[in-house]
Amino acid sequence: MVAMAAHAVVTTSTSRTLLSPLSNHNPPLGTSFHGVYLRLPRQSLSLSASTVRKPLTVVSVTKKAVSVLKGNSEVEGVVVLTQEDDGPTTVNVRVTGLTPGPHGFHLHEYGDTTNGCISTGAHFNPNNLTHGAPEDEIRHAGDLGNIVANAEGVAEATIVDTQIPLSGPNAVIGRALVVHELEDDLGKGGHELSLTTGNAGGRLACGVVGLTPPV
Ligand SMILES: [Cu+2]
Ligand SMILES: [Zn+2]
Repeated sequence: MVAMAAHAVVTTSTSRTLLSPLSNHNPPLGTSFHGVYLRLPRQSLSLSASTVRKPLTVVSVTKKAVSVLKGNSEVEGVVVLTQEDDGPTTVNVRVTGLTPGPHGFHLHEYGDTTNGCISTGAHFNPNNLTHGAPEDEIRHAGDLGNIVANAEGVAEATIVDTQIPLSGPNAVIGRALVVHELEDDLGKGGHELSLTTGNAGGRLACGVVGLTPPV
Protein backbone atom coordinates (compact mmCIF):
# COMPACT_ATOMS: atom_id res chain seq x y z
CA MET A 1 0.00 0.00 0.00
CA VAL A 2 2.74 2.46 0.97
CA ALA A 3 4.84 1.61 -2.05
CA MET A 4 1.94 2.08 -4.39
CA ALA A 5 1.16 5.47 -2.94
CA ALA A 6 4.78 6.63 -3.27
CA HIS A 7 4.94 5.50 -6.85
CA ALA A 8 1.86 7.48 -7.69
CA VAL A 9 3.44 10.64 -6.25
CA VAL A 10 6.67 10.15 -8.19
CA THR A 11 4.82 9.76 -11.44
CA THR A 12 2.81 12.92 -10.86
CA SER A 13 5.86 14.93 -9.77
CA THR A 14 7.92 13.85 -12.75
CA SER A 15 5.39 14.92 -15.27
CA ARG A 16 4.90 18.18 -13.41
CA THR A 17 8.67 18.83 -13.48
CA LEU A 18 8.84 18.27 -17.16
CA LEU A 19 5.95 20.58 -17.83
CA SER A 20 6.92 23.31 -15.40
CA PRO A 21 10.43 23.19 -13.88
CA LEU A 22 9.76 26.10 -11.51
CA SER A 23 6.79 24.47 -9.82
CA ASN A 24 8.93 23.29 -6.88
CA HIS A 25 9.07 26.89 -5.66
CA ASN A 26 5.40 26.60 -5.11
CA PRO A 27 4.44 23.06 -4.10
CA PRO A 28 0.77 22.89 -4.88
CA LEU A 29 0.01 20.13 -2.37
CA GLY A 30 2.38 21.35 0.33
CA THR A 31 3.62 17.86 1.26
CA SER A 32 7.05 17.73 2.89
CA PHE A 33 8.48 15.11 0.52
CA HIS A 34 7.14 16.62 -2.65
CA GLY A 35 10.28 18.68 -3.32
CA VAL A 36 12.52 15.65 -2.94
CA TYR A 37 10.70 13.73 -5.60
CA LEU A 38 10.86 16.71 -7.88
CA ARG A 39 14.68 16.71 -7.73
CA LEU A 40 15.17 12.96 -8.18
CA PRO A 41 14.40 12.80 -11.91
CA ARG A 42 17.00 15.52 -12.63
CA GLN A 43 19.71 13.71 -10.64
CA SER A 44 19.13 10.44 -12.40
CA LEU A 45 19.21 12.22 -15.73
CA SER A 46 22.64 13.75 -15.05
CA LEU A 47 23.97 10.43 -13.63
CA SER A 48 23.04 8.47 -16.71
CA ALA A 49 24.67 11.13 -18.86
CA SER A 50 27.99 10.77 -17.00
CA THR A 51 27.93 6.95 -16.96
CA VAL A 52 27.68 7.04 -20.71
CA ARG A 53 30.90 9.02 -20.91
CA LYS A 54 32.92 7.39 -18.08
CA PRO A 55 33.75 3.97 -19.62
CA LEU A 56 35.36 5.80 -22.52
CA THR A 57 37.70 7.91 -20.38
CA VAL A 58 38.53 5.60 -17.41
CA VAL A 59 40.00 2.56 -19.16
CA SER A 60 41.58 0.79 -16.18
CA VAL A 61 42.79 1.34 -12.64
CA THR A 62 46.26 0.19 -11.61
CA LYS A 63 46.65 -0.32 -7.88
CA LYS A 64 50.13 -0.11 -6.44
CA ALA A 65 51.77 -1.09 -3.16
CA VAL A 66 55.28 -1.24 -1.77
CA SER A 67 57.11 -3.20 0.89
CA VAL A 68 60.51 -2.20 2.27
CA LEU A 69 62.30 -5.26 3.66
CA LYS A 70 64.55 -4.94 6.69
CA GLY A 71 65.82 -7.31 9.33
CA ASN A 72 68.57 -7.97 11.83
CA SER A 73 71.25 -8.44 9.18
CA GLU A 74 72.45 -6.46 6.20
CA VAL A 75 69.77 -8.09 4.05
CA GLU A 76 67.35 -5.48 2.75
CA GLY A 77 65.13 -4.90 -0.21
CA VAL A 78 62.29 -3.13 -1.93
CA VAL A 79 59.29 -4.89 -3.42
CA VAL A 80 56.77 -3.09 -5.63
CA LEU A 81 53.39 -4.69 -6.28
CA THR A 82 51.05 -3.54 -9.03
CA GLN A 83 47.68 -4.84 -10.12
CA GLU A 84 45.60 -3.67 -13.04
CA ASP A 85 41.88 -3.90 -12.35
CA ASP A 86 41.21 -7.48 -11.15
CA GLY A 87 44.12 -9.00 -13.06
CA PRO A 88 47.17 -10.77 -11.62
CA THR A 89 49.53 -8.92 -9.33
CA THR A 90 53.02 -8.18 -10.61
CA VAL A 91 55.67 -8.25 -7.89
CA ASN A 92 58.99 -6.59 -8.64
CA VAL A 93 61.61 -7.69 -6.13
CA ARG A 94 65.12 -6.44 -5.41
CA VAL A 95 66.88 -7.77 -2.33
CA THR A 96 70.55 -7.27 -1.48
CA GLY A 97 72.95 -8.70 1.12
CA LEU A 98 71.94 -12.34 0.57
CA THR A 99 74.15 -15.40 0.29
CA PRO A 100 74.26 -16.50 -3.35
CA GLY A 101 71.53 -18.96 -4.35
CA PRO A 102 67.80 -19.45 -3.76
CA HIS A 103 65.92 -17.97 -0.80
CA GLY A 104 62.30 -18.62 0.11
CA PHE A 105 60.08 -15.63 -0.49
CA HIS A 106 56.57 -15.45 0.93
CA LEU A 107 53.70 -13.25 1.88
CA HIS A 108 53.05 -13.84 5.56
CA GLU A 109 49.71 -13.33 7.26
CA TYR A 110 50.30 -10.27 9.45
CA GLY A 111 51.85 -6.87 8.96
CA ASP A 112 53.10 -7.04 12.54
CA THR A 113 56.83 -6.56 13.10
CA THR A 114 56.63 -5.99 16.86
CA ASN A 115 59.12 -8.80 17.46
CA GLY A 116 60.80 -8.50 14.11
CA CYS A 117 59.86 -10.76 11.23
CA ILE A 118 58.74 -13.55 13.56
CA SER A 119 55.51 -11.72 14.48
CA THR A 120 54.34 -11.66 10.85
CA GLY A 121 52.93 -15.14 11.54
CA ALA A 122 52.62 -17.98 9.06
CA HIS A 123 52.29 -17.87 5.29
CA PHE A 124 49.12 -16.09 4.18
CA ASN A 125 46.69 -18.98 3.74
CA PRO A 126 43.07 -17.85 3.35
CA ASN A 127 42.03 -21.17 1.75
CA ASN A 128 43.54 -23.33 4.48
CA LEU A 129 45.75 -25.43 2.19
CA THR A 130 49.24 -26.89 2.61
CA HIS A 131 52.47 -25.26 1.47
CA GLY A 132 53.45 -25.54 -2.17
CA ALA A 133 54.97 -23.92 -5.21
CA PRO A 134 53.44 -20.80 -6.79
CA GLU A 135 52.32 -22.85 -9.79
CA ASP A 136 50.69 -25.57 -7.68
CA GLU A 137 46.96 -25.75 -7.20
CA ILE A 138 47.49 -26.70 -3.56
CA ARG A 139 49.53 -23.92 -2.03
CA HIS A 140 49.28 -21.08 0.40
CA ALA A 141 48.24 -17.85 -1.31
CA GLY A 142 51.45 -16.41 0.15
CA ASP A 143 53.73 -18.99 -1.48
CA LEU A 144 55.81 -17.00 -3.94
CA GLY A 145 58.58 -19.58 -4.32
CA ASN A 146 62.24 -18.60 -4.26
CA ILE A 147 64.22 -15.59 -5.30
CA VAL A 148 67.78 -16.32 -6.42
CA ALA A 149 70.73 -14.18 -5.37
CA ASN A 150 73.69 -13.80 -7.70
CA ALA A 151 77.35 -13.92 -6.67
CA GLU A 152 77.05 -10.35 -5.36
CA GLY A 153 74.17 -11.38 -3.12
CA VAL A 154 71.58 -9.48 -5.17
CA ALA A 155 68.27 -11.12 -6.05
CA GLU A 156 66.07 -9.50 -8.65
CA ALA A 157 62.82 -11.06 -9.75
CA THR A 158 59.49 -10.31 -11.32
CA ILE A 159 56.73 -12.54 -10.04
CA VAL A 160 53.24 -12.55 -11.55
CA ASP A 161 50.65 -14.18 -9.32
CA THR A 162 46.87 -14.39 -9.17
CA GLN A 163 46.50 -15.13 -5.44
CA ILE A 164 47.80 -11.90 -3.95
CA PRO A 165 45.35 -9.17 -5.02
CA LEU A 166 45.75 -5.62 -3.74
CA SER A 167 42.05 -5.24 -2.97
CA GLY A 168 39.05 -7.41 -2.15
CA PRO A 169 38.53 -10.04 0.57
CA ASN A 170 42.01 -11.62 0.14
CA ALA A 171 43.86 -8.35 -0.23
CA VAL A 172 47.50 -8.47 0.77
CA ILE A 173 47.69 -4.88 1.98
CA GLY A 174 48.68 -4.80 5.63
CA ARG A 175 50.40 -8.20 5.51
CA ALA A 176 54.16 -8.73 5.19
CA LEU A 177 56.68 -10.06 2.68
CA VAL A 178 59.50 -12.17 4.11
CA VAL A 179 62.77 -13.35 2.59
CA HIS A 180 64.32 -16.46 4.14
CA GLU A 181 67.72 -17.81 4.96
CA LEU A 182 67.32 -21.03 2.93
CA GLU A 183 65.76 -22.37 -0.21
CA ASP A 184 62.02 -23.08 -0.06
CA ASP A 185 61.58 -26.76 -1.01
CA LEU A 186 58.08 -25.89 -2.33
CA GLY A 187 56.46 -28.60 -0.21
CA LYS A 188 58.42 -31.40 -1.85
CA GLY A 189 61.42 -31.80 0.42
CA GLY A 190 60.05 -34.53 2.65
CA HIS A 191 61.05 -32.57 5.75
CA GLU A 192 58.54 -32.23 8.57
CA LEU A 193 58.36 -28.50 7.76
CA SER A 194 57.98 -28.94 4.00
CA LEU A 195 54.20 -28.69 4.03
CA THR A 196 54.07 -25.65 6.30
CA THR A 197 57.09 -23.47 5.54
CA GLY A 198 58.98 -25.24 2.79
CA ASN A 199 61.73 -25.61 5.38
CA ALA A 200 63.11 -22.25 4.31
CA GLY A 201 64.87 -21.51 7.59
CA GLY A 202 65.12 -18.20 9.42
CA ARG A 203 63.59 -14.90 8.40
CA LEU A 204 66.29 -12.56 7.14
CA ALA A 205 64.21 -9.51 6.34
CA CYS A 206 60.57 -8.52 6.09
CA GLY A 207 58.37 -5.57 5.28
CA VAL A 208 54.72 -4.61 5.57
CA VAL A 209 52.87 -4.19 2.27
CA GLY A 210 51.46 -0.67 2.11
CA LEU A 211 49.46 1.19 -0.50
CA THR A 212 51.14 3.89 -2.54
CA PRO A 213 49.52 6.38 -4.91
CA PRO A 214 48.17 4.66 -8.04
CA VAL A 215 50.47 4.40 -11.05
CU1 LIG B 1 58.14 -17.14 4.76
ZN1 LIG C 1 53.56 -21.56 2.33
